[in-house]
Amino acid sequence: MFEKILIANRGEIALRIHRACREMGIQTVAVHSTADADAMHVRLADESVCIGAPASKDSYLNIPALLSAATITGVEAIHPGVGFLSENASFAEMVREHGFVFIGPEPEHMSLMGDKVTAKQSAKAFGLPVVPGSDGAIGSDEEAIETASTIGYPVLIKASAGGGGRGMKVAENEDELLNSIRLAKTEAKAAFGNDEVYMEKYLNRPRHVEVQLLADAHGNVIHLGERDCSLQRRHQKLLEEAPSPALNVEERAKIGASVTKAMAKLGYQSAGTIEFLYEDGAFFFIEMNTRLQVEHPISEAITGVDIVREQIRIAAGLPMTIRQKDIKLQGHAIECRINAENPENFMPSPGNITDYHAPGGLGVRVDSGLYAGYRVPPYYDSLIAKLIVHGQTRNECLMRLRRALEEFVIEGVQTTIPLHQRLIAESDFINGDYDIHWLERYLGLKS
Ligand code: MV4
Repeated sequence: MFEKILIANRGEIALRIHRACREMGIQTVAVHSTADADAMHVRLADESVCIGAPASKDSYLNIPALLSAATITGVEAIHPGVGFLSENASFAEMVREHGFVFIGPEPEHMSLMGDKVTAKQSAKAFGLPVVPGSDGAIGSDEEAIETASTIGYPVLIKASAGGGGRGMKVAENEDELLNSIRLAKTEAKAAFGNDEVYMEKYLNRPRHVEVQLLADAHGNVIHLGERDCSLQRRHQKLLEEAPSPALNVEERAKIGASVTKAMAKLGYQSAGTIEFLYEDGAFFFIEMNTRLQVEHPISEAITGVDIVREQIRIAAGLPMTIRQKDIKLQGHAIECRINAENPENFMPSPGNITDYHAPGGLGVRVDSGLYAGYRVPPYYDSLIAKLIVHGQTRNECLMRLRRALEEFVIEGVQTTIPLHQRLIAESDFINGDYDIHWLERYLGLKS
């Protein structure tokens, strides 16, 4: 096992990784920008290195500074966390070339899944259900018209280099099609420097259901069930739950088995997530995330598996500590993402935390680097805490969540806590009756 790991991230996820390392007897090196010198992950780490100015490009995305920090502290491995460089295949390659282990999958698998066209082709080749659409990138106008009329309108044009919802265009009919393609190509070129686009049947009211998986170098591939991440606004998730209220036991077992089979064929290693759209009882692969995810704790809550520990073991070449037969889904878990934002208009609300008290008790977990006196910097993502609640049933989970949100005190900045309180009192949410557009409809938004 590694003796020392560098955590190339900040905030609650850096803390989460530090905690896994500490429990495994691994020393940690924190890196931080000049704006994060007082952050909790820096305080708790065994060593810390300042890697640059506040702007992410000068610090958390500064590859030479990160590799220098790894070299001078003598770590064996680098954990990229989530966001930042976590899905950057060339960073993973450079980490390797410098003699460190990248705690994540093979760079080749990161590249394969980073391109949404090759990701979809692989998913299909390995037996996962995909959305009907173009076979690869859109070619000529004639081909596009032909494909659209075969799959039927509305269709969705997506950027191969996209993901996370950027650069998508709906075409309702043939009159709109070629213009939608041109618009999507222009946007994709501007945003990603790559104008390749592909076409899919547009699903009207799907849910976003994603399967968590772990795969080691010894041929063990397991899944930890699914998470329902449909409650989102502008592609920012607000609240996630596991299991999905929409699936039954048979559907869960079937999609889980498809995922593990596909990943075994691919030879994937590390933690990963397969994202599906789910509509009218059918799953459709959309993307794969080749990293740890923000919402991983709800899968941990219902399985008892420490995903970060397993991910580190896998990177060290060790077998996972569990097999699929050991995984018994237990109860229900919900994560509320608490952001330093105005809960009405979602404007960032950085500033001084004047008072802080986290909820506790049975079934309550808080992942956060906050403390009274901490200053939330204005330069980064506004996620400041994750409240993860577990109960024996969904109803118990909801009652406990209501109680925990009431207990949570964060003063000095505005937070999304009041929005969560409103949301979990809505009958559609209580009934588990929502899709990917529900939250935006509820908030009265158009986009
Ligand atoms: C779709 C779709 C409807 N039909 N694909 C958005 C992000 C990217 N991961 C895929 N996305 C979508 N793909 C087809 N064929 C609707 C979305 C979508 C969405 C998906 C998941 C979570 C939130 C979403 C919000 C808007 C649109």
